[in-house]
Amino acid sequence: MSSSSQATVNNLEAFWMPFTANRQFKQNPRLLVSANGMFYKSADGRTILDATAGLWCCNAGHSQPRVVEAVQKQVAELDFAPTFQLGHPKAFELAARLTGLLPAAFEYAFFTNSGSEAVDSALKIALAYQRARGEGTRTRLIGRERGYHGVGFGGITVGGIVKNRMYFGSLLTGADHIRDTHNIEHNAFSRGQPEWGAHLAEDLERLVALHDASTIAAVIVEPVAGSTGVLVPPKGYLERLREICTRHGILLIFDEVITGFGRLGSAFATEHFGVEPDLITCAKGLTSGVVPMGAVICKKEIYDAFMDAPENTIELFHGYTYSGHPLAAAAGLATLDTYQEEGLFERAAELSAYWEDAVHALKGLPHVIDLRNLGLIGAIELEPIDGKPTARAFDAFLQCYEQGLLIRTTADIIALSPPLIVEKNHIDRIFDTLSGVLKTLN
Ligand code: PXG
Repeated sequence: MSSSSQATVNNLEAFWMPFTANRQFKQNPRLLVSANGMFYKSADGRTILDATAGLWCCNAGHSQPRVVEAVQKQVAELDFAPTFQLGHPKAFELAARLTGLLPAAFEYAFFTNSGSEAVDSALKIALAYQRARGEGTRTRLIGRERGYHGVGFGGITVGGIVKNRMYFGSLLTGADHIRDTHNIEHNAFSRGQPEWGAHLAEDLERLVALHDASTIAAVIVEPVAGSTGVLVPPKGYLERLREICTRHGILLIFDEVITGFGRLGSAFATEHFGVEPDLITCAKGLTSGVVPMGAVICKKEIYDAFMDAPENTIELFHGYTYSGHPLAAAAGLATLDTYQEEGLFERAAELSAYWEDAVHALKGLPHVIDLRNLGLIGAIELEPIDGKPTARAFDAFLQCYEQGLLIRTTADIIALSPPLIVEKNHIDRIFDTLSGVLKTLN
């Protein structure tokens, strides 16, 4: 046995695991020790098909040779370089490559180390932008119910997942939320975008009427809500949200931490939906999860608003020690090369119809009350067990793991988001395993 497979309950103790039932896990741990392509290997020798791209991040598949080599080379050449008043070439190169994936107006990228930091940075940029353009009364931030924007105080303030907020005090002041777009009565078993619900965007008009537009800096939404259990925007919804924001001088931020980097079959969701926000946050697929990195990408007019002061002025008092870290930049460049050279975004687009059919073939199985999909995202919503919410989906998670399949669950929803290198035979295996497991659930 390798040392990594000898872990006992005792030496698992010290790691306070994130978003995990620590005591339950440590009694019955699931340890991953290596990964390649579409598969993980566990400490107890299982081969596990990864239907979640890690945590929605390993879009280029595991151990992509280009990325591994780039990181190895980088660490030997330049381990760290500050990006405060100094720089290193790859951070600039990556910013240019990244903005090049977006419509022409998106010209600037600010680097962070995670999606949470990207969100908090975007909210701060939005507030400072409004002030810089003489609209300093615009201090409110608007999110959406059920939204997930990471775990910083900014992100949980605009986020709408109750448990992520309720334990942590009063959060930032002045935030509010529009309603979410989920509606099983109207939209259950929709293929792709639901037909019903564009008008839900008008909930923003309610908040404008309540607070007045002159107090609102920005609205942030996930184009497709991921963490809460995959809520696909109704047709016309994002368009309407854009139109309302524009009319009232409110910035629109798309949190593309999940939808970025090919998940919907295009570089970003903005391209997929044909709706342009003012700022975009991303992370995860930026480096295919290999080195932590996030970014805020913004339009030129936002950057320009900060550039009025004398040239020796620091324009934005914000940044992280590791903003544009050399290893992350090297991983990012190699990842973007991989996406391009292997045509992975196109591949995701081509496979999405096959994927959609596979998701919806689960219709009629026990407890399945909704199936949702877009691009290479799928979700299976289960009827919760009476008085035991989350138990049914978690049981599915454990059984799938036993059978060599990694899925993600949130409440009683199963979420699927395979690496974009997935093949049809993997898709068949994912849904064969799932359908077998669903038939046995209590
Ligand atoms: N925004 C969105 C839309 C996200 O999905 C974050 C921000 C925060 O990113 P960081 O890198 O700080 O975690 C996320 C993260 C899940 C799951 O199972 C989703 C995320 C993270 C962990 C699990 O749905 N999304």
